[in-house]
Amino acid sequence: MRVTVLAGGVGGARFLLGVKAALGLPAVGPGPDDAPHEVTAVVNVGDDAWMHGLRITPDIDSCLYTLGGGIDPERGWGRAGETWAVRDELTAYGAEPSWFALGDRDIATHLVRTRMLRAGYRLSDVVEALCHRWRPGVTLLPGTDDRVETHVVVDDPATGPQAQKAIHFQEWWVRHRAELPAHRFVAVGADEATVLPAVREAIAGADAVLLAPSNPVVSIGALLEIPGLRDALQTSPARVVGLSPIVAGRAVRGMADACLPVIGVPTTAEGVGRHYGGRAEGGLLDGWLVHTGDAAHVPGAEVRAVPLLMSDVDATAAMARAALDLCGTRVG
Ligand code: FO1
Repeated sequence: MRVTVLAGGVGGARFLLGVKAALGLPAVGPGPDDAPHEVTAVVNVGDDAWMHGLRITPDIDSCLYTLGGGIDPERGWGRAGETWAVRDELTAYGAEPSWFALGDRDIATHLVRTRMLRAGYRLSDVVEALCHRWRPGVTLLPGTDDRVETHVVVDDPATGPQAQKAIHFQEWWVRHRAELPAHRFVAVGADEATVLPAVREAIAGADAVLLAPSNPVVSIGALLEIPGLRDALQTSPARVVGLSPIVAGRAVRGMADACLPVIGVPTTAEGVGRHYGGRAEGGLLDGWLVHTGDAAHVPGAEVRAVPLLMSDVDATAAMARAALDLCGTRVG
């Protein structure tokens, strides 16, 4: 069976562990060469940024490290057993951005990536190269090779009472902890970007397509800003099933609650399901999974309620099985 998953960072990476386990693959690391199932993860690049002259791709790295066994489990980003000598030295120099911490081990990944990009390789080539080391057991694809970055429009009182400015998503998310009132999100570069051809193929050739319970605005939503991706989903021969990241009116993790109001979507499982839309009504979803106890009516999509807390790999695998079931595919 071929399963294609649209994913963001920490939540997406953890969900992929469950998808692999549901398919009988080792959650961490590569499966056997003759495994009957294949997983492709289409990963958000909207969080990507230049910091200290290095290209950082947080969501791709969270997937690489989580599925490759190198993630810091507490933070959910960056490397386990990290040290911070370079960050401390940068701080001593007063080098900005001082609010974004790069660990010593993690920096090696950014150095390899930046060097390859500067040499003319595409981001997808870089990801493939990094996968030789991390062996995540899934095909990891950036949504696009083009630079499409999420920026956030906020007030700029220093310039004038009505003035606004756009800051990079990481500045809003990490520096301001998503607490600075946001007017809107902008996908900078989207108008000149194209979806990665391998992403189109992974969706067109899949037996099941899943939208991970990642942030619907700045993870899945940022992917959907890439021209061609929404169309690939809407024409997918396989059923498309999403999992709600909102449980009992709150984001299970991350700060999705800070993003949904900005785009006028209620912070409810139904609100997010309707935002994606039922495929029979011109939206994306054939099925929508909500947490047990949450009710949702999404016109054009079939809704089912199952436990949706990724408390461990077994619980996450059960979520993935329920999603594959709703796709009409059975693992066996
Ligand atoms: N998140 C933080 O809260 N503070 C940081 O200093 C920080 C550094 C960082 C470095 C590399 C990386 O891959 C991720 C990093 N993150 C950090 C996480 C990241 O900002 C966000 O959580 C994701 O972009 C949202 O998915």
